[in-house]
Amino acid sequence: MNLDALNDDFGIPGKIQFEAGHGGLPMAKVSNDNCLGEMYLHGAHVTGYQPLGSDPLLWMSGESFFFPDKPIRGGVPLCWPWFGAHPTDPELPQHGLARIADWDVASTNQLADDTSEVVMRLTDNAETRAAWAHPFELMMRACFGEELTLELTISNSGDEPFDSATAIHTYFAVENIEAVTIRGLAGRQFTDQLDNNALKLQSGSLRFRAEVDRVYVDSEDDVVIEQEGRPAVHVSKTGSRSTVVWNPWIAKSQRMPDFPDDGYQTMVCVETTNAESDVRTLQPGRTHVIRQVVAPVDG
Ligand code: TA6
Repeated sequence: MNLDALNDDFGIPGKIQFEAGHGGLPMAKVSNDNCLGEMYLHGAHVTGYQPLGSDPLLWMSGESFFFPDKPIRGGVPLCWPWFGAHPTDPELPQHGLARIADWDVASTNQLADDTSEVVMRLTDNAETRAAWAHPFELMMRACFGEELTLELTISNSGDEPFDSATAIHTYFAVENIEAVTIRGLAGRQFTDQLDNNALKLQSGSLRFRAEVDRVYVDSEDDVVIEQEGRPAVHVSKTGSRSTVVWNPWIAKSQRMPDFPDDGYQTMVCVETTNAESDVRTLQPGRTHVIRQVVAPVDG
């Protein structure tokens, strides 16, 4: 669909405008009384959210690819229907097919209090079926307002059940990772991806002095990202009992071609997931909704 058609069908003057973004990829640009926002049709990928009077809340890599066959680095990649490497086929893309697929715009709306809602849709096609045989529909709803709502609705439109692993894989912008504290996960168990998935216990809050890659399990907890000298960010969720916290630190940052070598200093991922023991089996005709809400904490 071309930009004129997108704007004719889904543009909302003064609020939601479709433009050619990086790499010429089409994106929705949001500007309303609450915030600025951006969402690419590639991967239904939110790449920007900045409440008025605030710094951008999402981190984006200045070295991100914007190619049809690559995920965008930063913002909110959507990992589905598997998380991490494919369980059996190493040839299949890391973190599934949703974030490298081209989605369609399903609807746009201005909600109460001037929140802008953009909904994008992905249904199975020859390309997805080549990687994953099941019929499905995904609807990604992003609501850009005083807070950012990221909601993925997964529908099994086939006649066989399937397992659905998901990550709303949000990259948060921080000023200095060594001044960040993550609160809300104390007492929870996590599998340490850096130690053969060993099951460990989180005691107290989480700080960063090295690479961290953890899947917190049995956790429906809200999380607060605190930063000395910056407003905190509150992350809440529904439809998820696992949370991933990731910072690549130095060596992994250097290994990623679309990630600045010093990028680890200004980002942290807090991901709302259905991962590991929280993978959901979806019966034919059923739907699962997983949602993350990001809110700046008032001063
Ligand atoms: O966030 C958890 C994680 O699985 C990390 O292990 C790291 O690989 C990250 O996702 C990013 O993955 P990507 O495929 O986007 O480079």
